[in-house]
Amino acid sequence: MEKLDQIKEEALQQIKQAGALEKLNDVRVNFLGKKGELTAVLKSMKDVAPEDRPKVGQMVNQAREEIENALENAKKSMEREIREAKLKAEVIDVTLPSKKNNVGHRHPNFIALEEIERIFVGMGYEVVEGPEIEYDYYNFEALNIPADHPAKDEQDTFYINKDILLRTQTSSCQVHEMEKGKMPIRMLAPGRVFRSDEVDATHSPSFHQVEGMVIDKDITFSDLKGTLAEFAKEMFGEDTKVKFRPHHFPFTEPSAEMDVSCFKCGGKGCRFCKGEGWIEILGCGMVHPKVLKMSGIDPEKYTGFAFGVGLERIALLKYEIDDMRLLYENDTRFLKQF
Ligand code: 2U9
Repeated sequence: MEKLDQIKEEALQQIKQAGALEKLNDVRVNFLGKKGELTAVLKSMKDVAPEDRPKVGQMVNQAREEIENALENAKKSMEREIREAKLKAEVIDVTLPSKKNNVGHRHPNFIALEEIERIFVGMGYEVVEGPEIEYDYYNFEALNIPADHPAKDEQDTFYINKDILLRTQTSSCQVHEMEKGKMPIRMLAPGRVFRSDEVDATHSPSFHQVEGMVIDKDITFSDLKGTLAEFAKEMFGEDTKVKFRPHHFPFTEPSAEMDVSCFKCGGKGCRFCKGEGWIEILGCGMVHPKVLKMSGIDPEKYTGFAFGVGLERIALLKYEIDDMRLLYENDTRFLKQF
């Protein structure tokens, strides 16, 4: 009995001093394992007088139970301590400033395009896109631009081969639409175009156009004027006036250029409009009967108008930017301002 008490006290003492989960396991093996001290006592039961065996057996079981309980409690409290230490170490400082999440935004060109699209979609136009690589036919021939026209010069157009080129205008989209033969047409064709130009404050070998076209029965120049005057008001302000000057394009007849009254000075003349009071905005005209005919539309039955604007030109004017190159450099210090 004394030996049993000694073993038990020793075990409890070791459990108290264990300090780590692995040590507790050592204690379990040393006392309760196959070759453990308490197991040895059980094995030596044959030396105990038969009448004492039940009592001794009971005592051994009791000691075993006490050691197991002590081991279990020690294990639980150690695990709790480990968990608490971990929670303390992983504490989150909610007062720390968060990481800055830089979100991009729309490019000034795109802001201007969305505004133009919003205005024309509101008037029932459909936005149509087409390929940037085109056949010479769709870019020039179908638009009544003759073979000896200066725009067809290799110095002005990027040719891929004799028949294929990088489009110089988005007009080919209108030709594709006319060829479908579904009338009426009320469309807007925005997109990238290419011209073999040197880069400067107002030129780039790649820029963007927005062209528009309406074809229906009884479309007249009055429809063109009313539509573009409304566009100018929505784009540059309710008081904007428009002025049409005669011009020439091979694909429209008659043709014109449209000016808007300066939205900075209201038309009096200022530095922005170079003292003119007017700012040139776009080209336009009645679709040439030859152009209609070439795409299978009867010019006796249908008439239409078309217009074209340089998107960069609108963005530069609207946001008072004095150099087109700023739109392509992608310097965030510049882009952030819009
Ligand atoms: C078809 C018939 C007619 C599109 C038009 C203009 C006038 C025009 C320029 C503006 C500045 C191009 O970006 S820019 O250099 N465009 O002045 N464009 S009428 O006329 C068409 C198009 C397609 C079938």
